[in-house]
Amino acid sequence: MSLVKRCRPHRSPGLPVLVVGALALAAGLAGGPASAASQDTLHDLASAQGKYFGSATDNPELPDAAYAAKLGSEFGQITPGNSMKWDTTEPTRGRFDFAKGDVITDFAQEHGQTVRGHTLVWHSQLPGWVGALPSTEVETAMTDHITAEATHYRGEVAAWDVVNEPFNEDGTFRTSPFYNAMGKDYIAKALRAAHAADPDAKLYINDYNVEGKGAKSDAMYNLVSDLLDEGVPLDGVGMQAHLAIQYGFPYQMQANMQRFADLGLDVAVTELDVRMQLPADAAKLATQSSYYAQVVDACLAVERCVGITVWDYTDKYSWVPSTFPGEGAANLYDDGLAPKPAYAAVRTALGDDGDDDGGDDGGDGGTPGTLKALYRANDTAAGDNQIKPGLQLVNTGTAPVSLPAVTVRYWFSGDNGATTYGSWCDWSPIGCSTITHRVVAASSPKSGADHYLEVGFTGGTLAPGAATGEMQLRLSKTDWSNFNESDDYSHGTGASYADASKVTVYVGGALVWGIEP
Ligand code: 9MR
Repeated sequence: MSLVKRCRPHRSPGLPVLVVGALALAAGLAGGPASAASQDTLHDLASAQGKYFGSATDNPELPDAAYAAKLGSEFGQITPGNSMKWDTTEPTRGRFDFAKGDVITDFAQEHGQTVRGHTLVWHSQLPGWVGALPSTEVETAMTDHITAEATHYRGEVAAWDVVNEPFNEDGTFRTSPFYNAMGKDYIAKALRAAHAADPDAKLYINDYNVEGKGAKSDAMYNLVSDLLDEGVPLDGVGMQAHLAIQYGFPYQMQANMQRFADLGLDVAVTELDVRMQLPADAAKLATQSSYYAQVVDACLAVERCVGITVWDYTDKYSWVPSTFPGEGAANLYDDGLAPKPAYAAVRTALGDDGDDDGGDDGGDGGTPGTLKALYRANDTAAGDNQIKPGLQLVNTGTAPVSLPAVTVRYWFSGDNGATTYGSWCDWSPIGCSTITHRVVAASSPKSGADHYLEVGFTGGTLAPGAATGEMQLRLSKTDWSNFNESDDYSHGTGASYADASKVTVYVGGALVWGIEP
């Protein structure tokens, strides 16, 4: 029904474009959040959007007081990295040891956190005695293990990764003592046993390389569809999301999540990290930031994506360097527990506005003198069905600014008609492919400003004194009904670029330019 009317981009060759070439780490951003004292935590920000934000942890890390303090304060959910696995909890048949897992559930209870139990049935970290069993005994051993562990943690674990990593990369079932003994039926049997032991826990199948569409996620989709058809107790799919910048971002992650959600399942990002080949540099960290932000964006866009867990929050305790020699720097915080650019990018993606109230409601002061916004109306028809802001950013500070940490808001009112929007970038000298844009409903709607067009960046650095050059942006309602732009907060009529105090700019979620409505 809606005809997408594309505007012809109009270039402005006379405008100075000093931009972006070499990427350099913006010193002021590597240190993370702009306001330290009482800012929202990642979990506060996620909670404001109906999600949790968690981290894996492991027992040997907890005596590190600085680490434990941040683990207990910044995250609302924790997953034991190792201490609920079979080799720890039942190293000898029938002799259970939940001491290490109990340390994790105690920590969570002391800090008001939920726990994802990880994991009941997995081919790895499996004690030797399981593999040595005659195949006729494997089912009983599996059921006994699940029953004992899920019963022990009943009421303390909100969700279980009941079955972990059942697939090969090509979508065939991975062989394991369980598959060898029972075929794929081991999965349904495991889920039924877990449900019997803890009927309130959410039960998941968890795997890696199922974040995007492909053979492996198709296999997962077919499996969970069949299980649901058979009435097997299954609540969700865990997407581990061990990403690597050298392999690209998962193909159609949001749509992939949505197809599982459309089956009536929850989706969780269970083990997120984004590794790179070492040494890290500013360009790689910027790409990493955009990967983290894209995962957050995908989860926020899918209602049944319940939350995100990072596979530990600091490079100090990452599993990556020992598994992938020469790779690392995969986490949100560095070895010294300082937040990296990805931390700011995640905050921004979660809707941080620098206030301490769980997200975006506008209203804080900001720090002038870092970036400024210029605006011109690329549109002389203030009553038609499209809004066409031309925007530019200029770095007015003395330090380079990492663009993935930056967002810009053009505030407008939707007027009557559809409440859903499309947005476009028609042209920019920095390339529309590096510019992200979406329309967001303001959480504190004001007259003339019940929505804003949010502009962000997937990469690049703005050197001191440099400008992005113009970004020709456009938005419309999905029903193509008309706007009355003349009362829009950010709207102006100037045909030349000029400083625009009613276009607001944020770095790491903190307001640095403009006045919010
Ligand atoms: O983080 C875990 C690491 O400490 C262990 O050495 C490793 C052994 O396999 O398991 C790591 O966690 C894995 C998780 O349980 C399942 N998905 C992949 C994770 C990283 O290997």
